[in-house]
Amino acid sequence: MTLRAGKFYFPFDRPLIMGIVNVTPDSFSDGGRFFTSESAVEHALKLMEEGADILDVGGESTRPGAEEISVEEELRRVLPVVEALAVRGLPVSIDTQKPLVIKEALAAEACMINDVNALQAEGAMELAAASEAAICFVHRQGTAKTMQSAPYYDDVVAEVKAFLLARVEAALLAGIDRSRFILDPGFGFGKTQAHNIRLISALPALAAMGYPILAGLSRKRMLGEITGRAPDERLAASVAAAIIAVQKGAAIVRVHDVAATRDALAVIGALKEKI
Ligand code: HH2
Repeated sequence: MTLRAGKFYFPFDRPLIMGIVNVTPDSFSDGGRFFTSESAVEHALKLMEEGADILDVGGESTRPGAEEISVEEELRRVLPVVEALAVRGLPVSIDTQKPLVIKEALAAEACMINDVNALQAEGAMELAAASEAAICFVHRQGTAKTMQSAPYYDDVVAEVKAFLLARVEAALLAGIDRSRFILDPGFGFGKTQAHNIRLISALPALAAMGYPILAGLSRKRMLGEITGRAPDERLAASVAAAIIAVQKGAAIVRVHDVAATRDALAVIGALKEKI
């Protein structure tokens, strides 16, 4: 399996690390730390040095209860960062739900669209189809404002799978090649602790759908519930979660702490055939 992402090809001979670049004042774990374009670019370059394969640039927090921002404000935050990184030839993913942000980021040579709304906004699928970017389809129940109020599923795994398959079908109908798809169960996006755990245990079944699976567990609340620690104290918990996700079949992990995750995955990669 090889992922096509614009001019980049990722063969999946090892798990990929997506480094998180939040150009936001209010992200749940690092809000405000990289809010200027300069600090965001500097942080992104550091993540590349630490071993990131893809840089995921986002300008709007998706944490439960977050306020939506205008498209102008989101563009003001992310576009200079996407431009500065892409011009250096780096693989940049745009983390957005807004078609206009997708459009401008693609024009600035972002090679991946990471959409927690799974290209359901009007015009989003067409924009993706007109590009060669990879697409990460994320499952979410509700919106950022409502999703954690009372998540409910009859069968969380079956419902997440059905949703992701429907998005794949829609993308295929739009003429997008399957080599550009990534699927993500959306940990914490309208899910209780039990739902998240159920989805981790179902990662092999999700991977069996035949597309690379992205797992975003880094510093998330479910790790806080287990460890009792604040978001910026969840490094060890996040590395443990990334390892479990990879061992269960995730092909990409989306993380804040690239260096530690890279080392942990390198040890697993070096030892797994030998022990
Ligand atoms: N999680 C977050 C944001 N984007 N994208 C994908 N594909 N999968 C995820 O699990 C995911 C995501 C939330 O994390 P973070 O960016 O750290 O926080 P915030 O949304 O508060 O900026």
